[in-house]
Amino acid sequence: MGEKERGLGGAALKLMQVEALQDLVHKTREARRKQTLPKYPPHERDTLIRKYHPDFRESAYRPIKFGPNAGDLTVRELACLLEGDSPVPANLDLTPAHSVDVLVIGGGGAGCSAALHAYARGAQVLLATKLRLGDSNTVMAQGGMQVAIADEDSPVQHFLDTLKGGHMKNDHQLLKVMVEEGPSIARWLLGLGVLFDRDSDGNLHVKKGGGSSKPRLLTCSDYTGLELMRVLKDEVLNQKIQLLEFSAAVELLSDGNGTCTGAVFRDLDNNRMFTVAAKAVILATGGIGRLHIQGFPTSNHYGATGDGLTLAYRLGAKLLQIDTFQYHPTGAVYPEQLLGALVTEGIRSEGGQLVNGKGERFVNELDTRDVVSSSIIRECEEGRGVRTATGHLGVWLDTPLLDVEHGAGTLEKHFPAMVRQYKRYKLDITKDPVLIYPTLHYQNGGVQIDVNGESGIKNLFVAGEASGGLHGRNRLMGNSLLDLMVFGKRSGTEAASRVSSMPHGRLTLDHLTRFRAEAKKTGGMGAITSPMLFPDYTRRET
Ligand code: MEZ
Repeated sequence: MGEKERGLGGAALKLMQVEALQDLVHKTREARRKQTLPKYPPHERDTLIRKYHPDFRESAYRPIKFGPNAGDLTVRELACLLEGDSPVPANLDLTPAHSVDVLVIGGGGAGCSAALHAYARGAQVLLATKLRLGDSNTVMAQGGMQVAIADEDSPVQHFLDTLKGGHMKNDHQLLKVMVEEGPSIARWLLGLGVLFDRDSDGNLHVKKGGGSSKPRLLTCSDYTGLELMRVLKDEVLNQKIQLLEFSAAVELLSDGNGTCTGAVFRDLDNNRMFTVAAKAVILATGGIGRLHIQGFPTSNHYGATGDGLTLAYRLGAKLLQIDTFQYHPTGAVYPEQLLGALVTEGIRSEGGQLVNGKGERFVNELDTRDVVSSSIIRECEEGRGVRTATGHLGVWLDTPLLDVEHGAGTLEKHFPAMVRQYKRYKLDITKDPVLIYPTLHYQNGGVQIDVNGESGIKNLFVAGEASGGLHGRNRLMGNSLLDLMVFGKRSGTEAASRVSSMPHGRLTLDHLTRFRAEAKKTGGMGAITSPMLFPDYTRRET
């Protein structure tokens, strides 16, 4: 195919090189179809992960210098963020621009869920978000939400699968609550109008995900998060919940005695700071992918800069398992414009095979994500990867195999968003395999919470990816959507039940004065201001 037809100008040469390499995937398909690969036995899986998983690269880690997690190891990028200084001056006028019962910070799935449940219990709610309502990782979730609703399944089975995937490091209480409340959450979402996929009898259709013993994924094709957010956003707007968009939280406030009483925001339209007084605050600020830990590309939303971790940390909240991150096995490597974008695990769940540069399979595609990612990294480090003309390494995901196995049109029908995503760059994934490599996808840990979502700081709740403990050291596919629904609900409900009989507290920045003093004793604050709010790609490039 000529350069003009491809419409990619100077990129055509690179594309043709990749195409030549794709041939091996087509040629080996027939032989691979019959092959079954076992999952790794426990001791081999641990050896593999320790050798190749990015969580085990010692040089990427250092101890945090001060604060509630002083001495704990985390990745350098996060350590710098936590040690960064607040943009808020100690003498800021704290007269509130708004006074509410419950302040929700974050406009993704967890934030909307928390706001809706708090509002339904009669609380006066304000939802503030640094971008637009719905701009979040939730909206980008593709592969589904795990809920134990199938006849042959149970919350106990869901509990055990999640525990195994998380290397037995999950908080049992949080996990019990999540798996048990899954079915009622699914009912709530159906009631609001979420269009989950159904089988030909009209029953809810469940798919099997990696690391799961039973089919348990509720899906909306490959745009599950988009569909959930469509409905949640509508509901927040329908209920007329007070909303502040383009308002970025830059500091929390306390009464001076360790209780959270509000937050300071930066209005991104005019750069001015303003204050919100609240009887309870729910942080639902999402993940951390845009820190590009260890230089990894990310599947995350532009706003995923770990803001909630910084805010809660400065107020004295303890963080958990911040030394472990999820690198989703299949991030796009080619074309360059899609670098790091998610290629849903759903494709592997339906039989898509991973193939190295020699045309061989090398891992059971439905093993847990840390195992699959480590195997891909191993293949690439040991010279069996495929290199693009710009130097990115990857292995193949044999997407056309789905149409071969399940009939022409399967990919188009089950993964319309993915087919379209590649079509924009004149690539047809129903005909040719795609190049993939692990992409930074999820922060396994976060702010420590109890079963009601409350952090160690009174009246400061945390829901969704910003919280920690539930997923252990490796989140199971499809559990993030359920997590944010369940703990959004629980934090919203608990916050609302508490505030009716409570006065507003004093608004102070005393914790910041203390934090700055502690930093001084250990060599001072880092050079950066945090939360960073947006990734600074200019700085990275220069
Ligand atoms: O839970 C996830 O991260 C998920 C389902 C992602 C995906 O591959 O689609």
